[in-house]
Amino acid sequence: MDFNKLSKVISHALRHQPSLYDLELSKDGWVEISLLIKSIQKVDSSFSTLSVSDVKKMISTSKKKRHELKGNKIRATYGHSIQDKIIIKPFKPPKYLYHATKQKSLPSIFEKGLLPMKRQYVHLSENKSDSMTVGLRRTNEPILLKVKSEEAFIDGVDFYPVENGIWLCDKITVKYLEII
Ligand code: HQG
Repeated sequence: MDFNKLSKVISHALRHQPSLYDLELSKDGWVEISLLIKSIQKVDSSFSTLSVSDVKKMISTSKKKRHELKGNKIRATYGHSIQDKIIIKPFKPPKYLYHATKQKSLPSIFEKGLLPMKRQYVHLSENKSDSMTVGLRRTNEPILLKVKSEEAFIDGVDFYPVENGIWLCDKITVKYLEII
């Protein structure tokens, strides 16, 4: 089983285009694993032998916790772009969170704030190096931004924890951003 390909097709179904797979997600993004498997098999015949244990193994061996399981259900932990926003419970964040981006994006970020762009939420990390890894997808020299998350939280901004030190939020205004 090609776990990399499996992870990508599951992310596509659960983050971006559930309707293509005839899937309906719950308000917080869950779907039954057996339904997901059936629908993936309809779209891509290379997954004809796909089983629940393949899906579980892909998730448990993946370094990046893109998907999570609860009973017989599965959901994407972050990265959604579907229209209806996935509901996640907000929580008090650490004092600072981090986001790495391209130099070219800075003028726009320092004019409009940190925005979700094509996704539902802005993606932040507890850890500077995790954040740099995200930034390195787009540029060899990412710029690291420190987000004054505790201050923003006190001012009423919601932060949503997901797996692995990742936090999501709706928008970070310039007031809470600092280049480091
Ligand atoms: C930038 C991948 C201009 C922002 C990664 C980023 C992560 C602005 C890009 C996860 C802006 C959005 C998320 C503004 C934000 N003007 N540019 N006002 N506000 N931006 O991919 O954080 O492999 O949606 O800096 O590894 O890069 O898919 O977010 O560069 O974990 O699991 O707009 O996606 O994970 O890009 O990455 P993204 P991200 P997976």
